[in-house]
Amino acid sequence: MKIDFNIYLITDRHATTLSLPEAVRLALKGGVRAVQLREKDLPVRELLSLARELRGITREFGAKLFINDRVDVAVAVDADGVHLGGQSMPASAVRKIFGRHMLIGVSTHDLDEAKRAETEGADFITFGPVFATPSKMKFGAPVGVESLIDVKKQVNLPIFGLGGVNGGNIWQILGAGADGIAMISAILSADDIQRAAEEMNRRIGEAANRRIGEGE
Ligand code: 3NM
Repeated sequence: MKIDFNIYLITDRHATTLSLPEAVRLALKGGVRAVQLREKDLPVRELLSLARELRGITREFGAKLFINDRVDVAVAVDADGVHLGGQSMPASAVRKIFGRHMLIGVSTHDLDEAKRAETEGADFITFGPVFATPSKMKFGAPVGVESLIDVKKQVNLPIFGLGGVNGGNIWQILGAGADGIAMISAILSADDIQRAAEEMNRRIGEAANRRIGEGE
């Protein structure tokens, strides 16, 4: 599978007291292998320079870098891909620019959006918010684990459960069939970012072993 990560760290530089590059470095030290730069309020030159810096750091760790929405910035910094939201270009149009060389992630919030992402050629999707998140106002009411199960049955793409994910509810998300988890605050707002990432990794490993044990 092209998607070789199961923790997808999404950035919000306001969620950490450290500088974003410092915070991301700690998460990578803790085992995170995919980062989405999502700083929607930054002017493009600042975004570009932050993207370049994160490209350097992610490379050091052999980790993937995705840029939210900005296909141009993703190409300019040689990112691994882009992550598209509802207001972004459709995945099918981005594919014409990227060809098969770069990956396309798409944010989805219900079954129809997930199916559309598949039809349009996404490589993976996030689905959420699964649980209540502090940023609930922006992302809507929680969709719940049941709808994640439903999407997993009907859409043949790697799925990352997103929204309110923390160490205590990873089991539910992976138990619903998700391929991984995506989050901001459970890692970036932790007092010890590296340890939080290590802990997520450990729990995901345990959940995967349990699934293998159950004969999946
Ligand atoms: N997108 P936290 S929920 C960026 O449902 C984002 O599409 C969502 O933050 C969606 O991990 C979300 O701190 C915020 O709950 C996730």
